[in-house]
Amino acid sequence: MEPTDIEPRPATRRPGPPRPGTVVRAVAVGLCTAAVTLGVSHLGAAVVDPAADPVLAVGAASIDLAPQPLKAFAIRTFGTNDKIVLLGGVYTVLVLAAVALGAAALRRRRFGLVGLVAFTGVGAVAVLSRPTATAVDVLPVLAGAGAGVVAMLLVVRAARTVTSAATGRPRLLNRRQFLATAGGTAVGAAAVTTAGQAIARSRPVGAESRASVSLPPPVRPAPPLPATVSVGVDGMPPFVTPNRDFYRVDTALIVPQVDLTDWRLTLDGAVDRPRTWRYEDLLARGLVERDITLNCVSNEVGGPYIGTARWTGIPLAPLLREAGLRPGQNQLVSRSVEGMTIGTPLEAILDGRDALLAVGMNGEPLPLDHGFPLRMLVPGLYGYVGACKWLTSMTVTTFDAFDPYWVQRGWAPDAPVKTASRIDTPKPFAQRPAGPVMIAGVAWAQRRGITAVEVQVDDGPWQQARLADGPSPDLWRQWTYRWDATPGSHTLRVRATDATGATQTAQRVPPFPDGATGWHSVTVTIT
Ligand SMILES: Nc1nc2c(c(=O)[nH]1)N[C@H]1C(S)=C(S)[C@@H](COP(=O)(O)O)O[C@H]1N2
Ligand SMILES: [Mo]
Repeated sequence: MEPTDIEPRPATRRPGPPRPGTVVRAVAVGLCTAAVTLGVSHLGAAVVDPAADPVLAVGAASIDLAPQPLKAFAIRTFGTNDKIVLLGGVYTVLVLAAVALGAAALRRRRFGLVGLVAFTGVGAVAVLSRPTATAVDVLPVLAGAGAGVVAMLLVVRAARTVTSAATGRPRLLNRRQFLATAGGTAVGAAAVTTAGQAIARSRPVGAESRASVSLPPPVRPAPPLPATVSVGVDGMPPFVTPNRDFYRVDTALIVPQVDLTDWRLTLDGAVDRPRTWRYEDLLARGLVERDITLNCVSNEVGGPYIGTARWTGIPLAPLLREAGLRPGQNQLVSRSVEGMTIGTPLEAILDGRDALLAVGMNGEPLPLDHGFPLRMLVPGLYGYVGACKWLTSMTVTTFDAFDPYWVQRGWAPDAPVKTASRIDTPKPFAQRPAGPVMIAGVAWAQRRGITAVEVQVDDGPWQQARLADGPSPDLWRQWTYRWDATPGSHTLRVRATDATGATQTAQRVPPFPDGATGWHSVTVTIT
């Protein structure tokens, strides 16, 4: 007798030509459908409104809906690349959903149609959930859905199978037709996507508008910064941060593109005389120039989200006073062109500090990333309560009447900058030879100013650092401490004291909800 359990029968070996894998067909149907749907949506959005792109809208909606710990994690882990990582995640989910859609469509066309409605429905809801969305913004997704149906039906039809007489297994009815249809659909999707990108790129409205601007010289220039603001130690950031190195933190997946010819700034709410300005009207009021350090509430102890620039702008307090502020108001709500809302305590704007509507940054019109054509800047407040970019309207109201974007997500309504300090050099885990080592860094307490910085090595006494010049309390201050380093592993700590006499607390708290506290420390190895 033949040992059948050793030599399997031919029928169980599945011989013959390779199977027209169900997975391959599902991938082809799904990806072709999704690519056509998204390509056409993208092209439509390029024509109608870049914010109507469903992929970007889903990304933007995820940012708005993301729970605070996840957002904090993303900013901490990916920093300025957080948006790229987010879009990568959106695309990954998209591909998986598309393959599931393909599998459903192969089973029954009807299932595929239902899947496609769900797929584009998510996009449509996301598009309409954008704060600046209008009804026409849904048209690109609808056009995409229509094109997607056609693509899906074509590829499903081309993927028909028959049962092979030779093997008894299904095989493609027409392999060539399948490849041609799937390939053709993919090429079509690529073509519309490219066309959309070309249209978007041929309309650099923001960049063109910005290039057309020439800012008048400030009527009240800032005095030049003395060289003595810098400690001149290797590894220190420049005192004034170049625009290209200035940190960027915002929720905008695409940088808002403002065409100056239709941009307006309005002031309304509880004022006697609401007003609307064009860009030229504002410039005509005369620009002042101020050196101001701006930082983000999301900055961790020792983190990078801080920078200093020489800003030019229009003083904000007189504009509000001229409009006739009604009594009992305490909040100014800024709105940006892409729908961000930022609430600033009126008191902070009116108390005499240099609250600005900034149009210039380090001698240039405001870069697109930093809010072209105009942003608010309120020294002493974290950016999320005082520095609305791409500003287009300001409303005088109360804190009771309106919760702006970040406050809706649990951040503090008022957020004065906390006194803080950072060791910039040596870097963590640096190795240095024994002998003198220059420890240096920055400290900041905008509005109050820094009066002392101390450094501690391991558990030794706190030692006074040398402060570089600090021409304004609204600026960060550089410091150095010359350390006679001995071999071994050492932990360096820094703490600052502000002009109220308050010294930074050792207590470590995370940025949420009103800014991190704690001492920055760096561990180094001396050889
Ligand atoms: N329109 C808009 N303005 C915004 C934000 C935003 O997300 N959208 N983020 C704010 C935050 S949290 C900070 S810290 C500053 C950062 O300004 P920068 O990107 O120019 O450094 O902008 C503020 N203004
Ligand atoms: Mo921020």
